[in-house]
Amino acid sequence: MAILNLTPDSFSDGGIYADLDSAVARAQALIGEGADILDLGAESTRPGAEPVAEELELARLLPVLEAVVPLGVPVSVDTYKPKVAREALSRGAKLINDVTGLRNPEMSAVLAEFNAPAVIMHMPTTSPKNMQFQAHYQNVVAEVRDFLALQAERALSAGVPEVILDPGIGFGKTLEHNLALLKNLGQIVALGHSVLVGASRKKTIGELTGINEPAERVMGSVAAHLFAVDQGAALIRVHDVRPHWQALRVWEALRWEK
Ligand code: HH2
Repeated sequence: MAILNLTPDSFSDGGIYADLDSAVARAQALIGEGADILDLGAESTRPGAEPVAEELELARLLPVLEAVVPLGVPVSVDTYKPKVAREALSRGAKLINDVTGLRNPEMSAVLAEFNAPAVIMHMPTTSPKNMQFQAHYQNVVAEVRDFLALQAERALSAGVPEVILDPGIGFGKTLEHNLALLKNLGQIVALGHSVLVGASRKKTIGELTGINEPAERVMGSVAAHLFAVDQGAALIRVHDVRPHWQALRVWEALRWEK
């Protein structure tokens, strides 16, 4: 899953694809590099980010969505707002990526109406604005797993056809929490749904390597994602498609049958 941020303030690529032409060119490049899904985001969820109004999110999102749907690769929209999801699904988006884990029941209702799957991501609060203040867990792996299991069950009983579970690397979590979740990803995979991991260019990679510039964290991101795939992740959400594509081709040829 390739990240396409249409925001002025995303943590690693804010402002680069904020106009229609550069966003569409970036989408074409990501597809050329081997992306299977494009994930369009029009509100930054970096720690401390201010929420944006629905109208602004839609104004950033819809022109690009309409231009990239015809490119033929399934388009996901990174939003937690039911109204934004409805507008996106009615214009051809195939998947909604909800970083609040479908906490708003209206979101599940929209997904059920459009028979669209969702990514359910864990974060400890309903907003990225204050999530780092909530990085307290007794047992992070069990708490994240139980949250995802409960939200998956609720979504499926509300008529959402399929869910993809995501531990939410970096969302209200310390380095230790993020490492515990990656090392124990098998516990989330064991819930029986597809699992997505997004560690691309994140602070966790910076903390492990001392590399401050997010765009220079590509190789560390590839290592984290290959590890996640080896634990059973079905999707990885990345900024740098080509290096991941290459690593996955080699990993696939070398892995033993499990
Ligand atoms: N991470 C970010 C945004 N959305 N969605 C899922 N499912 N999983 C993630 O790990 C995830 C996500 C943050 O990364 P990015 O989109 O690069 O930055 P920003 O939120 O600043 O736009």
